[in-house]
Amino acid sequence: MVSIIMGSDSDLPIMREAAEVLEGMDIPLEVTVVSAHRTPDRLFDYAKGAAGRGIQVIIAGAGGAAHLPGMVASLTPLPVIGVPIKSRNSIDGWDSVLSILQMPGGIPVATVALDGAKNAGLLAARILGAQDEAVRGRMVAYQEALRAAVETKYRKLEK
Ligand code: RP5
Repeated sequence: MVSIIMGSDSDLPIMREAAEVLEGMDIPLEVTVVSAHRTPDRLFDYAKGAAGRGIQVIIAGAGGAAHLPGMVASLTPLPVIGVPIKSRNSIDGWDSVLSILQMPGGIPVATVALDGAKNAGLLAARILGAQDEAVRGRMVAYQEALRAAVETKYRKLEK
């Protein structure tokens, strides 16, 4: 199962894209709000308990001084994918990008692009697909559909 968390419900319009990708691939998921700054005790409980609850990959989105993905990664052995979110009062999103990307050695967070929740969902599916043949097959089909869509477009252009 994949767990999608975010610092605030204001992140949901972006983070929903990760959920949609996973739903499209029949991958079980949960979605909730955990704030590193506003609910620190909840953050500790969530991150410490995730592996024991059967979670395999965590996707964590946050904006501003975005400590959520890094703090979660420090508290769990699971892979954590960080989604920097361009929130209302951000410095063009650079605050989110740099605070999620620039992790100290030893505590990795796989950081996707600004507002890149779709790719976070796809990366989670690929991580699961390394062990799960059915999920890997759905990823192959997804990539094939992408290729076919582009081919259709350039064939039309070339006419
Ligand atoms: C972060 O602060 C959240 O991840 C969100 O991106 C940002 C703003 O939160 P709200 O003030 O909209 O709740 O913790």
